[in-house]
Amino acid sequence: MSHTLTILDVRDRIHQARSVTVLTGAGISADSGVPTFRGTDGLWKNYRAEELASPDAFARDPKLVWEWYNWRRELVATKRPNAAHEALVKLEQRIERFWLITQNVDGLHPLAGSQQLSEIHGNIWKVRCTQCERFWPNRDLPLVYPPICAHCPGLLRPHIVWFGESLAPEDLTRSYQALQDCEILLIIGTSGVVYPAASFAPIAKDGGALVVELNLEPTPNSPVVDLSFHGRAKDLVPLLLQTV
Ligand code: BV8
Ligand code: ZN
Repeated sequence: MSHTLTILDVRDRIHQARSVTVLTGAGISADSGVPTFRGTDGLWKNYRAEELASPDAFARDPKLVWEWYNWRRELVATKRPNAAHEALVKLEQRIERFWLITQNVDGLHPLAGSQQLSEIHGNIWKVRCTQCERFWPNRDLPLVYPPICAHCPGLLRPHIVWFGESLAPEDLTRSYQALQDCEILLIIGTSGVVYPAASFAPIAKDGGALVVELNLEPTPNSPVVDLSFHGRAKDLVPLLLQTV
């Protein structure tokens, strides 16, 4: 008889843990009104993002790619962090070694106050020069095209990791460290199809962590994790992290 832990058992385990790592995806922002990528409200369905979120698309038609990002910036600008984002900020403050790895580019985790954080796919509120590589925050709505660098004649691009582009080495290093060090890995609101984040569950599991998935539905991570709880992040995350 396998003794499956209840969500309250996991809550207690988190209470006693000294090292917790969290991986989030678009599902945690869905309850803030930010469309996910692959759900029925699929952000990409309307814009076929695999054709737009790539260096080739930007080289071919930078104006179109900036139109897509301006549309998303306008949309995200009106959204606020939800109870799940806020619960993670509180968790960060009470766990000795805590790290949050997010695939989200919407900036809602830093806006909620998360600090021990890697935004491994970048941030929609940052721009980067295609020539001198400098990057900085930019919240222009819209960002007027063509956006030119303040330091050189280079064209600016979103400071976001596109398909076919490597993640920042320091983000990968910090993520692998957090995955190998943690006693518990929580995976919240990701479909588990995009690499390298899709390989994070087995890495933590090999490191001996208890791996727990919180998602609306099963994902390719589900067979790998120890426990899956199905529901909305805004309901499950505060329940899991509530201090008794
Ligand atoms: C890399 C930026 C090395 C864009 C993103 C073949 C050819 C070329 C490459 C590859 C290939 N095969 C594999 C690869 C690698 C590729 C990849 O993984 N492709 C996949 C699609 C097969 N990865 C890369 O290219 C990465 N780089 O590997 O470098 C390299 C170098 C050169 C060549 C090859 C490899 C770069 C990946 C980063 C791509 N950029 N975003 C932008 O956003 O503008 S990825 C994009 O998907 C978003 O960032 C998003 O974060 C990410 C993952 O999506 P999710 O967050 O999981 O969102 P999704 O909608 O999918 O799922 C939401 C989930 O939440 C669902 O399960 C749903 O049920 C649940 N949910 C919904 N509502 C709720 C909820 N859960 C709880 N509560 C709710 N309310
Ligand atoms: Zn420049």
